[in-house]
Amino acid sequence: MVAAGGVLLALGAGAAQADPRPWQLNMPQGVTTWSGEAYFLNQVGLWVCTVIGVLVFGAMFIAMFRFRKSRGAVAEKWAHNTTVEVIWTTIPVIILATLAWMSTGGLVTFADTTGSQMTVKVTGYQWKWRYDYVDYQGKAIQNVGFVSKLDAQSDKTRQLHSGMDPYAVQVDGEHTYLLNVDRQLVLPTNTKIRFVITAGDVIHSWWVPDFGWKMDAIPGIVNSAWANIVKPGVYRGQCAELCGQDHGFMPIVVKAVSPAEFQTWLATQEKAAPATAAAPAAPPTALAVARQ
Ligand SMILES: [Cu+2]
Repeated sequence: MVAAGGVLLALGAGAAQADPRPWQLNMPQGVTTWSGEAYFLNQVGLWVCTVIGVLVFGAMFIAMFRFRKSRGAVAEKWAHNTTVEVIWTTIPVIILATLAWMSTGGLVTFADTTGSQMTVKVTGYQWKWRYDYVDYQGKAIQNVGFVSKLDAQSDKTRQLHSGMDPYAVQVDGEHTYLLNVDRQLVLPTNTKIRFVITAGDVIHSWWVPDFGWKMDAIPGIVNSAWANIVKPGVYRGQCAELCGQDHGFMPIVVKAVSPAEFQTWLATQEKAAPATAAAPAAPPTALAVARQ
């Protein structure tokens, strides 16, 4: 399954334009080693539904048009057929069991955070995200963490909604109206990254579609997920759990860079750590993260 998903992912990787594209109808194929799995499972489910839909509606329309009273059709009198009952019970059971078996396989690989090379703690607040770099390549990271919130320019556009053209807010030719943050979450590619996700006030949900998953951020509970990004780039997301007035204004921006570039970035951050540590720390409700 993973292999098949990987093939689909590889086929989609050649696309020149990033998701979402104009008139994109399907879900994104994503940029992580796992996201192809979610895409593949979705395709399987979609095609099973499509085939069943065509067969059922096809049979229904044939019955309605070919065997109508005005064409001389006479109703059969029988009311029960055990063979038919057995067939239309067995086939759906086989289909559902197969789908359940496949999606359980997908969930098992999704939940398996063992062997991760890095841990990032994500904390949701009304209405911003805090990122703490916990460890990298088996080494604990001290005091590298920051709050990431809606970029001032993006926010200004919202406040000046009367006059400003939202599409004028662009970075590298990309429309970033209400999608930019002041500090991006920098992550290395080709690294199994474990995310431990929680919240400091109400329930949020950390969602970057290109990763192929979203995870609830719940106060008092630490959820975990993982991603291994295969392609450098900027990936955008949103809070995906209605969390109050500014729920729609707490975007997520992930910048994936090569491991070498990440090392350099991390070293700079660690050097600046004392200043970071002096900044307002996470509220006392934030949980200490138990390292694996
Ligand atoms: Cu939220």
